[in-house]
Amino acid sequence: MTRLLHTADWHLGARLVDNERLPEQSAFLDWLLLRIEALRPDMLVVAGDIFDTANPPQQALALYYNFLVRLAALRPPCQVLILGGNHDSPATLNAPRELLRSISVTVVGDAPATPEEALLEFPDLVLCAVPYLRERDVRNAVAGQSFEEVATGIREGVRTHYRAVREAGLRRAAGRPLIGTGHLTVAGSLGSDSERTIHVGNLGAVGSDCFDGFAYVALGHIHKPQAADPAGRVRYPGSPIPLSFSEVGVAKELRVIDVVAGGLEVGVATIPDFRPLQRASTRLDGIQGLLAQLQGAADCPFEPWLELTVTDGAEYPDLDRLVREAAKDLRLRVLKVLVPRPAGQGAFSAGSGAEVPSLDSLRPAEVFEARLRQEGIRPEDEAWGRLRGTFEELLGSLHDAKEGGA
Ligand SMILES: [Mn+2]
Repeated sequence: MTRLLHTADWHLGARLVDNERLPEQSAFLDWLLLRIEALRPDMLVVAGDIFDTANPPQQALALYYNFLVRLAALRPPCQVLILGGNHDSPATLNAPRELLRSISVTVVGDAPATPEEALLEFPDLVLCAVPYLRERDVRNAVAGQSFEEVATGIREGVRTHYRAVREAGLRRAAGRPLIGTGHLTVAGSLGSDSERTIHVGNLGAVGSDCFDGFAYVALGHIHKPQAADPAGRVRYPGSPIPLSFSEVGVAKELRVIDVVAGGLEVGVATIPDFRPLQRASTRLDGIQGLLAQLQGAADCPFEPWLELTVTDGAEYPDLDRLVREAAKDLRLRVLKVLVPRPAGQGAFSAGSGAEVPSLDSLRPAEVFEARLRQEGIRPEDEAWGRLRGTFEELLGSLHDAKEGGA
């Protein structure tokens, strides 16, 4: 029997409203190591977004390397497959590739040159290691193409890439199950506020039929755990720690894939909530009672973090100070204070539209959409789709340029 563990979207070094997440990420990796000791998998698959940024902080790099070294010391040994995500710099991931190979860690930061190079073989399965596909991996740019033509080109490129890898995999597998990987958006999957819009992933959101022929596909990119196909074999395990308040109350997963007698058995371990993240709403006169109720226990290792809506907050010009005052001696931290928007005011109607969001809680696309609305352009207008697409393309090039790529 071969056993794989599937996780993704660690985002080591991520922050939430300027607060460090490394202690929670460290607690997750400790937990993961214990699960690996207990479950004895043959390989751990991490499906992209290992780090939150292309140039991760040194503490995040230390956490990553220390985890890999502790894992390498386990007996029986567990191999690791590290795949690049849209947040990762392929160059940063790939730099220690040869060194890590010596401790059974395979790093695939960007798409291998040939489909055969993407294959990893086990006695009873074959794995196709596909990382996040950048536009340059899947499409030959043609000047003057419309947004629709670009999107179609990328979508076709992604499909062609998976088709080639699958065919090479099936030839090698000779009847053994084929496992795929990827870091992209499958059409119809439900995101949260914390995935960065990705060029290839969003323009080229592929249908789950792209993965026909694979017995299981270990995906990353979407931070809420979910199946991306009706049969439940194309999976997002979600980010191990919630990366935004929109993920509050969502149980994150570590997926366990066993090859038994030529078929697959897929199980799941639920990742504990290391730090409670909560959303709550109150009038200002109820704040003291509410916060006292929500604070962490005296022995709780991580104090709860809160996104608080003060329903009558608009009446208090010094609201931030009042909230800080109320939380001062409690075992919790209020990260965000929201105030409902008086009816008919303001240009924003991102999300539910009920509250005025702070700028850093918004994605660039949401700000752009608010600006379009200010111009009187509506989602049903032809110009909306065109401008929105151009903006998306611009963001994609900006992101690619930041990574030093084309
Ligand atoms: Mn991610």
